[in-house]
Amino acid sequence: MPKKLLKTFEGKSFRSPPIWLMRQAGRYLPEYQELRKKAGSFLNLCYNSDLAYEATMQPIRRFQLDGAILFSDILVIPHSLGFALNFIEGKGPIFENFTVEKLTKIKKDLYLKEKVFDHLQSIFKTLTKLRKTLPEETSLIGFCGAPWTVATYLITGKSSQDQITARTFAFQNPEIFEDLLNILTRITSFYLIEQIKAGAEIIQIFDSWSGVLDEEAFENYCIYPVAKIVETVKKEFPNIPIIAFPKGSGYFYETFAEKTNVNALSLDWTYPLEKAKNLSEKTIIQGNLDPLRLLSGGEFLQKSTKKIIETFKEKPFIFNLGHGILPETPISHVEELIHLVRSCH
Ligand code: 1CP
Repeated sequence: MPKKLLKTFEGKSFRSPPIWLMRQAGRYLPEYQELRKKAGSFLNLCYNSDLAYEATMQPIRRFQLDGAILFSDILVIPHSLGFALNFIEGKGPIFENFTVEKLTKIKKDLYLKEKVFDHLQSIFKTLTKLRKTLPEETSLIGFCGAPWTVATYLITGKSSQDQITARTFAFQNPEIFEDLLNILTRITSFYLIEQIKAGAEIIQIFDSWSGVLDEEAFENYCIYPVAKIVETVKKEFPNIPIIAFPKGSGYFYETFAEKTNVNALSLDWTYPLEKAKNLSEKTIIQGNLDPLRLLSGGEFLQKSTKKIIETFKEKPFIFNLGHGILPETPISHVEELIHLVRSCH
């Protein structure tokens, strides 16, 4: 059986497009909840390659998706740099200590790459095991957070909807912020190259908080670092497909695609389908069903799914959600969605 997902990046279109779902592993699956309990903490789950392997495989075994995304988190990168991190039940990630002194120390560390590599060893091991054992038709997706999104968590210390703390910090401390983005860009490029060496066949870059920035900030904090990462990774692996997800960036999506040289754009659900169709002349589109339609099920789910597939029917296209699956989503709705996509002829 061909790897439909990889074939899409060679320009092939399918009447029934390849499908995978952001956050396809996670709390909506009872087997994930059990594994998470066994791991004790979320970070243990990420850093134990046997458990992370299991978490990655769970949705593949259940739904035979076209892509398996490594089970990990975007925040392992700042964690590997030495910023203490905890995941608190019901609250999400908490960083303890972002200080300028710490950043300066990191900047001077000649052996940073080696330390980061040691810290992330188990993640590379997970990828290698996955690549060896995944079904032939399933493509392995590695990922990272984009520097801006990772920086927002580091500076704010926790989740935030508007990123007031991070934006203010960036505008008030431009030099320090540039240093931070540069370090994250450098280490992330290295991290992705190692993921590909370990077995990742496709990369997705998550820029979940790019939608809060003005034009100039978007150019400097989102486009520029992602373009640099793509350039560095492609120097070593020219043919690796890279998908970017600059969530909520409406008007900027087109410029983002042009300037970063990514192979595909993952769109959120607020992007109009007709515009997305135009954009698909220039770049491969992934997306963009509202996760709440999946959660709600029924007629709205069916109609929207069919409309999305109809829009991209002659284009290389990847079916996905506009953001991650929500924990309350019924498994039967996920099954229905996959059946709908797979039964398109
Ligand atoms: O078990 C739990 O309760 C933890 C929930 C959880 C899960 C399942 C977190 C905490 N992360 C993950 C896994 C995860 N995170 C994956 C695994 C692969 C898959 O998709 O199946 C991926 C790709 C991520 C990426 C990630 N982490 C992003 C980018 C995508 C997005 O959702 O916008 C972000 C922003 C994070 C940070 C993060 N990790 C976890 C939480 C609760 C958060 C904060 C989210 C927020 O600020 O609202």
